[in-house]
Amino acid sequence: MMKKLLMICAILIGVAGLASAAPTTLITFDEFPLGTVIDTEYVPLGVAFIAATYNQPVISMNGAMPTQPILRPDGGPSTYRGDFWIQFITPASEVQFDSGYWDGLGTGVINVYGPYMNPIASLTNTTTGVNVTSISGMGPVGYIYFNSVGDPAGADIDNLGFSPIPAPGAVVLGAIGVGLIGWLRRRRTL
Ligand SMILES: [Ca+2]
Ligand SMILES: [Ca+2]
Repeated sequence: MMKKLLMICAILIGVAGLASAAPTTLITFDEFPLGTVIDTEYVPLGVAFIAATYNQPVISMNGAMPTQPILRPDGGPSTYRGDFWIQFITPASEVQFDSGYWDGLGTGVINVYGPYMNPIASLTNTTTGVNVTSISGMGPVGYIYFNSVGDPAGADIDNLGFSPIPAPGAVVLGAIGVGLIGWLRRRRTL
């Protein structure tokens, strides 16, 4: 009975521990053929892409991006100039992605929002070329707005990594496991 209980506790703590791991999902945009218009294709992996001012983004090549294929905006003033939304189906605790190729500094708009569209951060590209955006410790991320219209030849994104925040159920179960061990310790049965 006690052994069984301890095993259950260990499993529950293990589930809770997953919350603090490095980005658990990575999208590289070679999951679908070139030219695929992306909206709900990545929902099973945890993200949707939503048109903003122009069209839905498209999987394309960009010889200036070392890990092409990439996801580029579509329908804007020129091939890589445009905007779109990234929606995290389950809010994410950490988000990381590459964007580029940036010809100018600070020419991009990368706005970060919480699950209820509450603004969290207004970021931009801090380098020319390939810019790495890392978001962590800002609370749950629900949406990101990406806009490359201000860059001379625009920019696209690649290598989108993120960690969905575990459902409250898993966190509660983990907490119950930790509480149970404490209780057993206090009773000196552990
Ligand atoms: Ca890629
Ligand atoms: Ca550019």
